[in-house]
Amino acid sequence: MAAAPGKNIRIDAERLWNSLMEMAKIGPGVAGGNNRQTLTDADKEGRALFRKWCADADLSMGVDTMGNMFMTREGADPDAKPVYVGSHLDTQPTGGKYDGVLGVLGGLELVRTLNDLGIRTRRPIVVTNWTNEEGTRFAPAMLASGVFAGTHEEAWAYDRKDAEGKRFGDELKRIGWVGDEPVGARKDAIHAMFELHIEQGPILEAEGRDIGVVTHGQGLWWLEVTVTGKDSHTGSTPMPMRKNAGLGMARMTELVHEIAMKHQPRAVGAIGHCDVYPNSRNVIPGKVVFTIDFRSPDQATLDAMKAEFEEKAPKIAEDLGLGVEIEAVGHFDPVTFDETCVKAVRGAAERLGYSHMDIISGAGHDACWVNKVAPTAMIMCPCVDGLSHNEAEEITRDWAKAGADVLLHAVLEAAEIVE
Ligand code: HGY
Ligand code: MN
Ligand code: MN
Repeated sequence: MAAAPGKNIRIDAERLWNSLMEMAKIGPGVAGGNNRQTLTDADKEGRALFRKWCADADLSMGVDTMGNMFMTREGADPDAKPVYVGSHLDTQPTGGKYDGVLGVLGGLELVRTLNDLGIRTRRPIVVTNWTNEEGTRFAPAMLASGVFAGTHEEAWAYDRKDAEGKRFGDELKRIGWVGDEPVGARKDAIHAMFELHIEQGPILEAEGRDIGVVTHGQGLWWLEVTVTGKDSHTGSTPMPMRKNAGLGMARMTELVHEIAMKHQPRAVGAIGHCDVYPNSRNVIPGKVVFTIDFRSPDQATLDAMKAEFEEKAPKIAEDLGLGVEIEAVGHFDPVTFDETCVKAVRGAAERLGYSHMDIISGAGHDACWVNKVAPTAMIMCPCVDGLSHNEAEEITRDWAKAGADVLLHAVLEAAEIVE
């Protein structure tokens, strides 16, 4: 029986690792990770390096009006819908070297390997860098892939502001990455998309598996809460007279935790962002703005958590003489990935002899939005102690290799080798 075409090819693990380490030099953090936030000069530098590497690999570049980068390797059949791979190069302010980057550079390594071996595929292959996946500088997360998939309007995205009041659209223009392609113009011409990503959780490492076959993704609500009280002196204002927005936030933080704990084991809730005004040691906060991050793989649970907070938070505020406003600034429903693509991932892991297990993604990814417009699946590799969104994020070379090998073979199945 003829071996499956390309059965024995593998990526060049050393080259992939060196590329990861090279990219990690751009926008370094202070503790070994990265701070390459979207639309900063560091992001601009990272994009330029990725563009150079893609030019060296004979890929042609397309950029859309959200700055999404599409790097194409021609196929034997130029009219065939391409197979997309990729992820994001932007990082958290205290991010790791692999979150997103492994998916982009794993896609580039796939192309480099096919170039080395002179392998042609019937379908073109497109390696993508999605703008602002993290949503940390400009909320929400997966902003540009969300506009691409038709979830968000571009004008709304352009008006998103960072903590200094800078607009997304102005910053994209400032770094020179407003492309000429209308965003979303490609969305009806995608045969399949595969995103390689680190798990960002502890399951694969704990189970001793090299590969996560991602069947589903958690849904998410980001609720931005503004609690208003009255600035006053921390020393001379009697306790009964205080309108302490900070106390309101503290009680609402406890409520978020209680709500998530009520829906275990498949729900999470936390507050990762908070701004205290005037943020002075001897002033009772007159205003606090914070963002709640609720997630669950189950739609009813996700919506119940949001509803319970919206019902109980006003009572907390009222008891303390405070005002409260709640605005949803980020949302996507739980995701079920495409069965054929998931099968291609599982089959590739099996053929290659990598241990694997089905898994639900705890984190959100660009693939969650692309899944709305094209058959999509994800491949995950473990990360050490399940740690991510932390500069100490770490993976092994073997995990990076396994993930990129499975990406290569899943994509070859979809893109079809031309003998
Ligand atoms: O928030 C997320 O899940 C992703 O890491 N941006
Ligand atoms: Mn990511
Ligand atoms: Mn991330």
